[in-house]
Amino acid sequence: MTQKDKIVIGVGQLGPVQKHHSRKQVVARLVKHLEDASLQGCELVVFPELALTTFFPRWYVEQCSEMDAYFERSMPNESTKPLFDGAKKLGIAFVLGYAELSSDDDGNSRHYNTSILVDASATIVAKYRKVHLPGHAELESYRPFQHLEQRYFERGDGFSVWDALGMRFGMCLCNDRRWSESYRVMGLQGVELIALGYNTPKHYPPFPEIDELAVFHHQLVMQAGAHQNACWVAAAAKAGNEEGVPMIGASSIISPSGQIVAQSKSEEDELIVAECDLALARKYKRTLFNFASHRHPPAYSTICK
Ligand code: ING
Repeated sequence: MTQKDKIVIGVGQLGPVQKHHSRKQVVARLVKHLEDASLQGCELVVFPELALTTFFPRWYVEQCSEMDAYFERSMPNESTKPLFDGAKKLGIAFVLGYAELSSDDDGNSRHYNTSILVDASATIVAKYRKVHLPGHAELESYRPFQHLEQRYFERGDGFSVWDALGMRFGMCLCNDRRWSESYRVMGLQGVELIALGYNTPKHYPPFPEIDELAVFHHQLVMQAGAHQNACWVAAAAKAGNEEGVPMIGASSIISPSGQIVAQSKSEEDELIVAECDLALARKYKRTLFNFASHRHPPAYSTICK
C-alpha cells in the first residue's frame, strides 16, 4: 500500500433522526454531507453510529423481532444505494454505522451494531461489529428512557486494523471509546486513524451526577486513546433531541498529540473537516510511544484477562 503522509477527513454529524424520518430522508442528509465534504477536499467522511434510524434501543419491546424493522438485511440496499452512488461519483470514502441483521452459517439471524468503511469506488473494504455493548438487557423501569443495546445486539469479535486509504485504519463504536483496551488493541496493530460514531444521551440514569461531565468524559477518553496510541481519532455524533432524549454533539477530530483540532458547534447536521497529518502519528510511534522500546508486557498480565 502506498502510505499517505496527510489525508483530509470530514466528520458528518447528524442532528436527530426521529422515528418518522425515513431512511431515504436520512440518506439524503448523508449525501449532502458528502457533497459539502467534496467541496472541502475531503477523502473520507465519518458518519455516526446507527446513522440510518432513530436510536431504537431507547425503547423496550417484549418481542425483539419487532425491532428488526430498524435493521439492514443487506448493504448496500435500496435505501443506501444513493449514498454509495454519491460516494462513487464524488470519489469519496465513508464510514457508516448501522444496525446489521445477518445470518450465520447455520441460517440463524444475528443482530449487530455495525460500522463499515466504503472506499471511493463504493466498495465495502472493512466491517466492524461493536464489542462494548452498554446499558442493559431487561426493562429497567426507573429509567426515563431505556438503553437496551444488550437486548437487541450481539457482541462483535474484536478490533481489526486495515491497510486502507494509504494508512493503517481502524474503527470502533460509541461505548468502545470509553475503554482503553479498544485503542490499545488497535494501537498494537499500528493504527493511524480510528473512525467512530456515537449516540450519547446527555442523561446517564445510573449516575446522574456525571451528566454535566458528558462532553468532558466523551472527549477525555478519546484524547487519551489517541495520544497513548499515537493515532488520529475522528468521531461523529448523532446529536440533539431524538424522540425526547437529548444527545450530545461535540463531534471531534483529535490529533495524536491529544489535541482537539476540530469540533462541531451545533447539535444539528454539521460537517467538520481537518487535514490529518499521518506522518505525525508515525513520529509519535517512533518516539514517545515506541511500543517496542518502552512497553513491558510481562508486567501487564493482570489486564490480559
Ligand atoms: N452510548 C453511550 C456511550 O457510551 C453511555 C452509552 C452513555 C454510557 C453515557 C455511559 C454514559 O456513549 C452508546 N451508544 O454506547
